[in-house]
Amino acid sequence: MTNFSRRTFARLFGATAAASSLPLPALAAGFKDAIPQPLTPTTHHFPQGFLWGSATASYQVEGAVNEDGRGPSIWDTFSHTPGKTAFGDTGDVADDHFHRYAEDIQIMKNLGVKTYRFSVAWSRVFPNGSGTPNPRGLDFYNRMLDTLLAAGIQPYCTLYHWDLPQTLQDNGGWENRDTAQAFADYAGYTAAHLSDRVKHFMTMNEIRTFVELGYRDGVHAPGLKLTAARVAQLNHYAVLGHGLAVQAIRASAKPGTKVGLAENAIPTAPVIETPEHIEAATRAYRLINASFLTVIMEGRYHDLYLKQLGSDAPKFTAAEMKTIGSPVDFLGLNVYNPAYIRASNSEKGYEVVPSPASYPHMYSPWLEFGPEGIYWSPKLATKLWNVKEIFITENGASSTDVLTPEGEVYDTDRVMFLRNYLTQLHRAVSEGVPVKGYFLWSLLDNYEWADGYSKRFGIHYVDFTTQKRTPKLSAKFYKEVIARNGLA
Ligand code: PNW
Repeated sequence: MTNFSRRTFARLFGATAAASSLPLPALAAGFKDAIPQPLTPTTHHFPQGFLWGSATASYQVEGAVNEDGRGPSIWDTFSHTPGKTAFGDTGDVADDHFHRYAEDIQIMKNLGVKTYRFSVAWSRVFPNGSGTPNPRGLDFYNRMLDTLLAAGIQPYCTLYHWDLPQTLQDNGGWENRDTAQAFADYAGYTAAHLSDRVKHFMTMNEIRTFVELGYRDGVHAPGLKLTAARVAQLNHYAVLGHGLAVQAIRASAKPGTKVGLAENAIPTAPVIETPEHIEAATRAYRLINASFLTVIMEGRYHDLYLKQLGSDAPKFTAAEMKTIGSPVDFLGLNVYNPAYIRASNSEKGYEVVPSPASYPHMYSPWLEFGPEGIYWSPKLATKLWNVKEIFITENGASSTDVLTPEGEVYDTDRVMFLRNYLTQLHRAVSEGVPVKGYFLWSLLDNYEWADGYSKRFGIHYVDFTTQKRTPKLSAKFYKEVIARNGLA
């Protein structure tokens, strides 16, 4: 393997050649004998059958917010409230995927993905969240699924990706325990209708994000800033909703249907990979993710979590805890940025190492570059809870993404991000961590919540005026990864 730095390359071949797009291996060929060969050749091939996929979510791509009897969700209300989203952007049209799903499935086919993770909009199926279902609500998903299966792509379905029916919010949203039951009823109904074609359901996407950003910080729908006690209690009803939904799906779906969830457990990466810091990172993974992943995997709240909350701790019953801990068939992990951890003598047994101001991040300021996270998150989940099947249900990055007149998007930073995360994912898989698939976030640029259309996460560029889709460099990179089932 050649290992020229840009500077060495420039010294050998001249600065102009170094800056040009001439392919480096061709130029280097003459120097082959001079190139030191690595002692241990590294190949990054994934196991046969590894499921390469991509992901989206209903409100971020569908548009068509008033079609076929869809009811309003909290994101319609929030995005139409002045000052809540960047440039007042809404998901009214988004990627118009509701009408362009066939074209988007063709894009997936060209890319070569084996699987696609999408979400169902609850308020299409139950416009008021509960009660009488809307008979046309599932028509779109039926059309989309039939087209997907005809293209040979396996669907993975998320039932709640944050678009709570507004009527339920009017009655307290996740603060109202009835919402948990309404969610289970909707999940059971939808699984009954789709499980002839969908074999994997995820109840919820990122419980922590919608609880904390939506109900504590007020920056996502429904835009509330509640007290710590109220947040802990509604978090409890959200994880309860997950557990009730697991049971409802098992009761109503076709035999063999698998149920899990998609969580952004914060990956805790030992800042130095020695046994004591790895031990600390393991403790940190349980406690930092206590309010959703740990309680779901263990069926009880972490003692220190309850202690930290003190009188703000949630009220719960033993029966609720048993429901929350309903066994799942697989675990979905959304991986973005990790927390770096080191051992300490504190009660927690660890501390989070802060990042300096110079720490690199992607275009979204919160999205720090930390590829080790995709190694440690599934590794620690497996170690702690003996999980048998894991999917990386999201991983991806925002970039400034400029479309050139020639129709190119040179998102080399996203390619760099993906290459490094996939290398670390390979490290996990090669150690036997049971990661069976990877869903890149996202197939298309889409509605990035409060950031509106100002932050692009797609590997296909979307012109939101014409709805034209253009593959970015990262799509070409990912297509090669899929075709080769690996990185080299
Ligand atoms: C996830 N944060 O959200 C979601 O599941 C996607 O819908 C979203 O588009 C994607 O990641 C990219 O943001 C997050 O501020 C949104 O830390 C914000 C944060 C984390 C995750």
